Amino acid sequence: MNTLYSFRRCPYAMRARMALRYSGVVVQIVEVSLKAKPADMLALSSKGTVPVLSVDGRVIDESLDIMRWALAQNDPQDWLLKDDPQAQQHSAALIEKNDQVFKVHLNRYKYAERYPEQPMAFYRSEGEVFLRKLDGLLEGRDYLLADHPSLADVAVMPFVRQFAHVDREWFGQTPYVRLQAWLQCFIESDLFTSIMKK
Ligand SMILES: N[C@@H](CCC(=O)N[C@@H](CS)C(=O)NCC(=O)O)C(=O)O
Repeated sequence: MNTLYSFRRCPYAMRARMALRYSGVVVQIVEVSLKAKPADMLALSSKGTVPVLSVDGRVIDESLDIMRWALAQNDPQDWLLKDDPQAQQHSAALIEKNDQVFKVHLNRYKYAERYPEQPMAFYRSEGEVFLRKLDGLLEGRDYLLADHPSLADVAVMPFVRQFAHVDREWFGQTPYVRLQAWLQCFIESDLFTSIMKK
């Protein structure tokens, strides 16, 4: 049996669950307590982060690798943008920005009390640079890199959602109306609601 060790509210685990669900690969999902990680998960991957996928005798313990593995099995809507190398490069760069830069700003904004050097609004404005970039990409189309969802949309969406949810009122009054619609569409999608069921 293929097993995904997951944590419901973890954005990395969310993107892995979405890609697996979309690909139709059947996995048993084990909800992990981050405070008491199961020994069998740690035996597979000593890093101690979720998600971890154990599949066909292989262990994949990076969410993006899990997404890529799932899409290699089945990618009915071409999330990989396989005939567009330029878009693929753009996708990789966006995900890298999300994971290496935006995620840092998100953490500082969300947990501003732990970073008293600057006010919360400072960290928020740092994160806003990425929101503005995404909003710009949505000009004239519904998704970031194509007229259908791709790896980049799904990989960054859980992080944008967290950022938006820190202060929904603030997010709702920003000029990023295309990004607001994009996020809402994902949040209401069957794909997202199905991976968030308790
Ligand atoms: N680069 C990893 C990051 C995963 C990650 O940091 N997950 C967090 C939860 S959102 C975690 O497991 N942290 C370990 C802990 O809190 O003990 C990936 O993409 O899978």
